[in-house]
Amino acid sequence: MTSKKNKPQVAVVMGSDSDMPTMLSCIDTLKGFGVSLTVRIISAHRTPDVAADFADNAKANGIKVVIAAAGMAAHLAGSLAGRTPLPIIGVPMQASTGPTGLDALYSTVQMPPGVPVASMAIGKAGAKNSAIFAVQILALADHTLADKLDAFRKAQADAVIKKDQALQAKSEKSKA
Ligand code: RP5
Repeated sequence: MTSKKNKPQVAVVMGSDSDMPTMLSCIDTLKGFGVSLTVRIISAHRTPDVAADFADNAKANGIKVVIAAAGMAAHLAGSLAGRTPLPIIGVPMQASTGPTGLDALYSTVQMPPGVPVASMAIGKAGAKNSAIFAVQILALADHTLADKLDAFRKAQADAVIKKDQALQAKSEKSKA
């Protein structure tokens, strides 16, 4: 699946279609920033040749950042990182069985020195942050995206301030 007509800048790769519900927040966030993306289901274990081919050609295909989500013994991000110089953002998934995603977190984050993966948090928070982190990387060379990122962060801060103001007003009212 590829969005927009222009070449995808970000590849969102997940180990299974069972990861899709969690990764939708990543995909939606990237789309919200207007980032062109491609979404793939590729497994380091079940389709290792496809994974190798994807990694070997990602840079030549114009991809700038790869987001790799996987659960259980999550080797997808690491195996891609070993085959491409592109920055790889790993998202540990909580699989339907297993120890709450900690298995995937350790598999994703504990890379040997020399082959880094930028690991996010487990699950939905990590999925959303992976998109924002990808946008932060792209924004270094894209002023329009940098402006959108500033606006996003301001809106996020404003929303928290508004909630605090409402809370303070409520507690003032209960004192009166
Ligand atoms: C991983 O194994 C996938 O990323 C998924 O999180 C987990 C379970 O996969 P399925 O059995 O649901 O396909 O490779």
